[in-house]
Amino acid sequence: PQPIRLSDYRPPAFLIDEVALAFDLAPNTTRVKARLSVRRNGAHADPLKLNGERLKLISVAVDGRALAEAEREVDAEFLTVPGVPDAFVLETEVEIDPENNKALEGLYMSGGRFCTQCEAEGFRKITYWPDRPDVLSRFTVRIEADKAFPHLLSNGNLIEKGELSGGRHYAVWNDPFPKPCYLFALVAGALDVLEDKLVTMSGRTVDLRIYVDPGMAPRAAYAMDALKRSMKWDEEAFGREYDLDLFMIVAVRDFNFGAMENKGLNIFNSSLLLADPATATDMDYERIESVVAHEYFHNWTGDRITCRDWFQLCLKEGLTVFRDQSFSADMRGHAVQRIKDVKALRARQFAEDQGPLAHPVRPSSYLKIDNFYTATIYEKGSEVIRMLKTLIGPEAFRAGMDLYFERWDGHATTVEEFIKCFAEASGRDLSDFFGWYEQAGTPRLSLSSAYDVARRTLEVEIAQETPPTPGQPTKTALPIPVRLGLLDQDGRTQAFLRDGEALDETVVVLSEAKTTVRLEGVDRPPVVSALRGFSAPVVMTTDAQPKDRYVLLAGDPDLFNRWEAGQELARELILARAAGQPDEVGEERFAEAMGRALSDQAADPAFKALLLAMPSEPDLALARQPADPAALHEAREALRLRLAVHLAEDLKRLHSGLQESGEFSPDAASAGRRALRNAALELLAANPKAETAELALGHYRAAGNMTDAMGGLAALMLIGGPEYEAALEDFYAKWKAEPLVVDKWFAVQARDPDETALGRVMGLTAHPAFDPKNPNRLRALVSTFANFNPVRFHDPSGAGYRFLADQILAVDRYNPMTAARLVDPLGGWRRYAPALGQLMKAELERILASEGLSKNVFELVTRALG
Ligand code: HT7
Ligand code: ZN
Repeated sequence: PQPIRLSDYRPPAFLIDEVALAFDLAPNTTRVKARLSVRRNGAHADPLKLNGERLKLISVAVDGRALAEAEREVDAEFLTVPGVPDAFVLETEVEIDPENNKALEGLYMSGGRFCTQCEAEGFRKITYWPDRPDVLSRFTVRIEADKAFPHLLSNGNLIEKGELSGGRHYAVWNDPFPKPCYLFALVAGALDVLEDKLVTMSGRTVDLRIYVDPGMAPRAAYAMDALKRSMKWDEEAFGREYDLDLFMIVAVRDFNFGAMENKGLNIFNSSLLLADPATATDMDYERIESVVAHEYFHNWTGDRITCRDWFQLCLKEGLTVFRDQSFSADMRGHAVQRIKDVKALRARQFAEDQGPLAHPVRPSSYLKIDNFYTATIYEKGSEVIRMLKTLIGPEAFRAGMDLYFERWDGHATTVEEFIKCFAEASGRDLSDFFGWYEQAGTPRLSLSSAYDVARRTLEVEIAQETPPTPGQPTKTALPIPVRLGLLDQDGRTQAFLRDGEALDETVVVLSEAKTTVRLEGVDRPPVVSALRGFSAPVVMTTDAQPKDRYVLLAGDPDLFNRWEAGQELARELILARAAGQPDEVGEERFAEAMGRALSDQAADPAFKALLLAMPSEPDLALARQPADPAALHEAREALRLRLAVHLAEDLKRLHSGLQESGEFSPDAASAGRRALRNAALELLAANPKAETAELALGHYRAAGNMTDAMGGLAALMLIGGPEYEAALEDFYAKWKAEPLVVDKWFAVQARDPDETALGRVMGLTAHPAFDPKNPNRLRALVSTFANFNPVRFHDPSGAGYRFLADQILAVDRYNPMTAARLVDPLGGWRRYAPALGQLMKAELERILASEGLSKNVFELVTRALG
């Protein structure tokens, strides 16, 4: 297959101003009639070429005249009509089979309902169309179906509905905002609805409706609340008001992704929408809040202003992640949110950047755009915007956003044009900044400092270097903002002078390979707190000694760096042990410091919960290569055991002291207390004594909500034994009718580090509740195992790799997009000890040699091997 390149971009040959679609819905034989008002774009004589896949063509007409077969060409990918006029009406009719569409792209059925997923290139599976984001059209959609499908929904406003003979009915929707076809949506079926209203900043009343499976409406209450808070927040933080009179969300169970921002009709994976205390954890609530916000924020950053081509994906995704992270920080606390966001960035994006799938935030070529919905586009894309804000300041940033909305509303645009708005608003030359979009890889910073007691000066030198990535052997220096402050040896903030200005904190902007700053008026020997708030997506090493880290852990006013100091200390101790050089004295000292941090009454419980969690095994595997997952697992468990023993009394006190009474509330403070209590239990579970098993079982049994039930079950899983087996059985019996909870049951077993886990996971693929056609269920078992159970996935026999490859091949037959998302854990094969790496590589080669591979899997496996 030929790659698509950014440099080959050409404007569309034809534009479509208006379209009328008519759907006659039937599970196996849906008819789609399309009436397109087409106009030639520019002076050329090209034929009209429309995308179309898996469509049975019934008829084509130009300006009312049906075309004979010889007058148009149809193949598996295109409908081509030569010699068309400059402006004309094209009418097509096609037939599709939604029920047998298991790829979940285009129009498909989930739970007996019709629904759509068109981003990125699914609309071509619905009708013939120039399926690219820079063709913006006004859609009118007529839906006709049997009344067994009571709700007939599409984008925009309902303009007509009525009854038809033969037990059928119809609805007509009109969306006044021109949009690309990837934002088209249709839903039809039996649904319950939760309704509410919101008055916008200009005083308009908007109807809000969330459609869910019958009986589930009460579980949409939290999503509704999150939606209303998001709408208000966007008005306050960005001056953005909602623009239609109706905003709808529909939850579906079978969905390849998290959610989709179709104009006025968001479609959500039900796992990211439905919640009540009995079935959803605090983490679910948190994700629902952020994804509801994310999809809503797309209304401006994505829908009103969209991408010119798919290479500009970060223009809407990175920016919208930045917006949802800012929202979550305002809702839940800035430091805790930042730590969680950085953990996710490191786990997913840093790993991607260190492997064969590394790519720039704005890639320059692809085979299947579906493969580029990556952590780099999303999470690093957000980090880039955050740095932009740091570099130009919050006022200029807001002015740049305002200019962007004003200039590009109603258009499809590019990252260059976006950055131009900030250059103009700030009066700054941002041409170097563009490197962040074009250069892949995570910059490595090394910081060293020299204190001159006599002069009371501190010289800080920071060097940057970005390792090569596939296709980019040499790298240039990037503008990197490093926020830093100073403490003294007693952990008090030290003020200093920079260029004569007295400061507690400053931002050093690296623009060259090496940058030096001199800070004056530094009265006492300093401890440098650098990269505060994780001011840039880099890996930084410093000349700090462990004693400096203890100072930061005890009292850095920047909570991100306080947490980071604890993680760095833990990481070094674990890596030393994994390398066969345990530092027992250091481990004891660390345990004591953690004890002090835990007893800090002023600290937020959610923050303490994060402090207690040791660096994850995948995170450790990135820190030293080639990685030996078994040694890392053992070393990490050894440190956890030391903490569990050393802090046993504190942890038990925390566990009993934080026990909840009263009604469950999903608010951040209550969730933080539950998180700390469950983190204490998880740490205690590192010491698998009978007493701990009893405590965990008691915790599980007494749980009044899913957060605590899962906390207890996860602790029992770490301890193992009959209590765990009994709890697993009890859990399934209780929840077998709740698909989202059954997903959790599969996932907890997939995370089990016990030697028996791989056999158990393989056995679970034969469980009656395992349905690989449902992406949530598949991911709960297979993806959780491959991504979050390194010690068992990297079984020296290679059986874990073989299991994953078998699953990829099986799923690829019907759902290539989801199959391709499973490839990633094999992609890091070069980072592992050669005996493991070769086995991983062999599985990639086996996949590649298989017949009938999809483009999606082919592309990722080829790049992974490359
Ligand atoms: N913009 C949406 C992306 C998405 C998607 C992409 C490929 C295949 C299926 C998909 N479903 C949704 C979601 C978002 O980032 O907001
Ligand atoms: Zn998005």
